[in-house]
Amino acid sequence: MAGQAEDDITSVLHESRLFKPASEFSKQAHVKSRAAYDRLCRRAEKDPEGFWGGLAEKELVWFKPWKKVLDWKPPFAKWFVGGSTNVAYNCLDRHLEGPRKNKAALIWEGEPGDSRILTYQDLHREVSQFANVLKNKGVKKGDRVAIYMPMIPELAVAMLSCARIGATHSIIFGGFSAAALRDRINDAEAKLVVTADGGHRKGGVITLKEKVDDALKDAPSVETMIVVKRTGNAVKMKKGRDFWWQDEMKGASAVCKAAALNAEHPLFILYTSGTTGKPKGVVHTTGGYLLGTTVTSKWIFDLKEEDTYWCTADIGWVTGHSYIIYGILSNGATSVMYEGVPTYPEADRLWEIVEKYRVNIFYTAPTAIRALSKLGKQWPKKHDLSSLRLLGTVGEPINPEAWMWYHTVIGGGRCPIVDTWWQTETGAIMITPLPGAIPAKPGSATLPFPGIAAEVVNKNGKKVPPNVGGYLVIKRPWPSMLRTVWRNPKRYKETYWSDIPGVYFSGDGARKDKDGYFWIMGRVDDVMNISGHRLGTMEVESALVSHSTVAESAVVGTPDEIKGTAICAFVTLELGQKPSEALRKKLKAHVTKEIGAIARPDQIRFTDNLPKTRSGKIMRRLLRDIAAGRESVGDTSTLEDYTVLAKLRHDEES
Ligand code: 7RM
Repeated sequence: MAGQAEDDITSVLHESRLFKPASEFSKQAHVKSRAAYDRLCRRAEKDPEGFWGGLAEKELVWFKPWKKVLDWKPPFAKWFVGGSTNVAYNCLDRHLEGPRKNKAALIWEGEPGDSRILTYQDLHREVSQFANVLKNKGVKKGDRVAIYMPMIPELAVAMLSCARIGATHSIIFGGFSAAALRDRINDAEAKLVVTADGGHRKGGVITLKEKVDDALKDAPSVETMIVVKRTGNAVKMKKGRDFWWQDEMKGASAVCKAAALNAEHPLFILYTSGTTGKPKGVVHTTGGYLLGTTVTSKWIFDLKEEDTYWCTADIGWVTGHSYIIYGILSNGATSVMYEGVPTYPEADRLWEIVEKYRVNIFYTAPTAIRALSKLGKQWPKKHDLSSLRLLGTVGEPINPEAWMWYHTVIGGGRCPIVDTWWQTETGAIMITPLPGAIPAKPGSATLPFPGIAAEVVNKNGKKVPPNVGGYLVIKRPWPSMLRTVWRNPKRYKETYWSDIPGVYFSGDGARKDKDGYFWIMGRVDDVMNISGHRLGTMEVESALVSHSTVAESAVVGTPDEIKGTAICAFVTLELGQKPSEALRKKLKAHVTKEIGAIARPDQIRFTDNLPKTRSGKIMRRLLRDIAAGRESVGDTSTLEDYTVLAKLRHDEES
């Protein structure tokens, strides 16, 4: 935990508006009232294992019952010990017995305007076939499969196929560079990679296969690559290693029994940024993750049989894993999936899709809401959005202005908004209103999900009084929690369970108001939240210093109206190198190549020196102030060289 941030935890927001759900909404909701919510919380509090065990029995199909709900040897948890099940079975097979057989599981919209609807039966068939393709290529239970794909139905098929045979998937967001892809493939030692020739984005084509080719120059574990033909652009296929998806599927049998997997079998690894340069492989397992995503999907999105649900996230992020695929399909609901950007061909693409499929539940990120609201309400006004009954947000705090726009312009004033706080590590939503039960306050994620022991504490783990800022922690294990960091239990323990005694530390600051509502105040460590995506300052720094001209760099986040946070990099050059506009451009391109476009610095400031303490630690707090154009109000007494600050203020990128 960065000690420097501690004194910054004071809260400034004072939002007092309260939005109660309409009584017609509450009446039909899964959880209908505050009293019902309180009952669930009390039940979970009194007997957490009974609470989760009861839900696991009711909401999931098990092949073999568990012997023990929780085995907790802090900080290592095992849930549903001795139980066996299969995530793909719960997401597909169990829906084939009744009328859901021919219901749409996925409604897919391609960016160019093509579309595909896969019923539960269709998806089951394709998943079974691709599971056989994986088997034919030698993939066995426990092997890792890397997935680097655009948002096309085959991505959903690939992940569910892994789940079906017990291969552990590692999905790498298609915006990551070849170098980032290579590092993740190597860390997980993936045996097979699934990709596509390309994907459609902003009217153009993004290349993927070429990046995998690049990554595989230095990824010895990979034996096979499967390539979906999506865009038809030319790619080179390496004989004996690369195979077309479409060719492999032709001959594949559609019969593949879902493997009976231990509840703790690793379902997936998902890499996420931390405070060091090396991303962490967050490990999620089978039973607990499935329970967490299933129950939260049902109660928070209030899923009903006839709903059409749409989450706009990319499946490369945890939101897509949990709330486009696993939690939603496990409930037998209809999930919309869109390939492209919100503004192609025009600024109303999302609203056009809502109208086209009569979307009822819509889940997106504050950064998208802010960007789309800036374009004006004429775009949503062109469309009939009256099908919407519930809205959600995720990824970062939503500012009350954006909340109000979402509520009135998109939701027509009638839809509850669920502001959902959670993390890659938590697997499922942790703090959120239940839409029929909990009145919303714009900007607050409101209250913990029943069974989630969230609290705001000081660094000794002591609860702080109302409206005092502190650290957001979870005091008890929960079913969908990460189990470890891939092949690094030490890092798991140190990162999440060491800073504050006895509890899981999220890395976020927060306060609770007098009504017990949580207000998330952002990261207290060196992690930035760029458009709702986590990026470590160290990752960007490592990329910068890997360029031959750079001696040292310090990266900070600075407030940005649309992205939430923009990236500002302070760079000290090697002796003899001269700052220039051309070099700025080169360095930005270099970061894009090393990590991907999301990490591209918005600003690069050249400086001869960075502000450091006498022990040599970079004082990021000061750099944050400078980047944001603020006077530093904090303590500068540990600064080694005062003149550095004055110089830094002068070198601003024009
Ligand atoms: C789902 C996801 C996690 C970090 C988390 C927070 C921030 C997420 C909210 C939020 C305020 C929210 N996973 N965050 N949701 N902050 N209100 N509703 O985003 O691993 O990529 O990021 O995102 O800082 O720690 S993530």
